Amino acid sequence: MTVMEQRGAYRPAPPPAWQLRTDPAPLLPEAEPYRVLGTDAARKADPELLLRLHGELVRGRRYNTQATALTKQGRLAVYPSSTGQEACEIAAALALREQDWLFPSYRDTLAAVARGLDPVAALTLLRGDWHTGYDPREHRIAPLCTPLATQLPHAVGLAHAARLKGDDVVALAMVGDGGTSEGDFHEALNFAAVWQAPVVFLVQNNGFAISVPLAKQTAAPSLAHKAVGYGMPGRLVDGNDAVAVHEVLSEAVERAREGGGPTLIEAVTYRMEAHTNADDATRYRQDADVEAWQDHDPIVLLERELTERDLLDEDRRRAVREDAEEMAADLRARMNQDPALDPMDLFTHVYAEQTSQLREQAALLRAELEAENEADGAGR
Ligand SMILES: Cc1ncc(C[n+]2csc(CCOP(=O)(O)OP(=O)(O)O)c2C)c(N)n1
Repeated sequence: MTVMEQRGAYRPAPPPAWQLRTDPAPLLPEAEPYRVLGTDAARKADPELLLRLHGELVRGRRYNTQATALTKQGRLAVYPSSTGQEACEIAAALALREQDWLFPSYRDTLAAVARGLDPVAALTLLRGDWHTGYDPREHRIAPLCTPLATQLPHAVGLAHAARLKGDDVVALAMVGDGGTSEGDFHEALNFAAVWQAPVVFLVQNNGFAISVPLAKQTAAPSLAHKAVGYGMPGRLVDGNDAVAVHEVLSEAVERAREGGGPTLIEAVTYRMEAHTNADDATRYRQDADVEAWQDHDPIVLLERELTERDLLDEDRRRAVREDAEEMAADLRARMNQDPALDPMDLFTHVYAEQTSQLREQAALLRAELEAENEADGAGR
């Protein structure tokens, strides 16, 4: 007899009564990324949807090349291009209704623009401004988020709050493959599943987190498999197939809306450009790797289908191209205007009530600016 038993304090533990609370089988993702384009199912796709996606994808690509050019002209501090990822960005955003919310990362400007945001406003943060450039509540688009994965718990909180209030709102939160290694990713997915919050997580697996390839990021069978550990369904979709992305996202959004809870979707895609204009991708990947994805380009895939169904003639192509050029010219013209900046704005929204140190610093800056103005005036 043990000492504990002699003292009468020992109670053998009951036999483990655990059981699987959820059958994991229905939560498992597809073995292969789900595809529509190039299969018989594509014949049934709504022509209007195909044409809308095509127009938006072409605009999106043009937006990417224009924004990258603006970094070279010193008009934009940094731009993370989503060339190659336009289908993920745009088809996902189009699956939302007006009352829903988008929680984008820094790479997801195209999702925000596809949702109706002014193309210039979407670049405000990347221009180096201190504010978001738009009212998140008006557009139902959270600020484009630079700290990895921090937008995910925000999306869950908003979606859960909306549900408690009885509002018909679904939140779509976007994150990269690297972002899935963050604690915020875990916390967000866990809370979302426990609360059955109306939220959809879209991981754009573009192969890299800056220079870190997916194989060094995770040992999971796929990122979509991570869903099972939280008790939500995982879906695996070809992120370059705009029709497949739109279908999978629409299903997940409607499931969340009906009270079915969250979904984790992994869209398999490829980042065709460097991480940003400040990165040199040739240091960690071969040109041949990039070329291999060219044939699986989202616009090429969509155009093949449109051509086969006689939906894309030369006039239509020209009209889509002209529309994209018009958007780029407007973006260029407006981004080339010097914004009127007031350095004193630095202090405006730091605290509701400024600290004594900030008041002191503000006074110093004001004095410096006044001295500069006087010197300018005297020099004229
Ligand atoms: C919390 C945090 N850690 C590190 C960084 C620096 N950082 C910026 S982008 C990036 C890679 C992210 O890769 P991924 O999530 O795959 O998204 P992608 O850039 O490929 O879209 C890192 C590590 C950051 N922004 N935030």
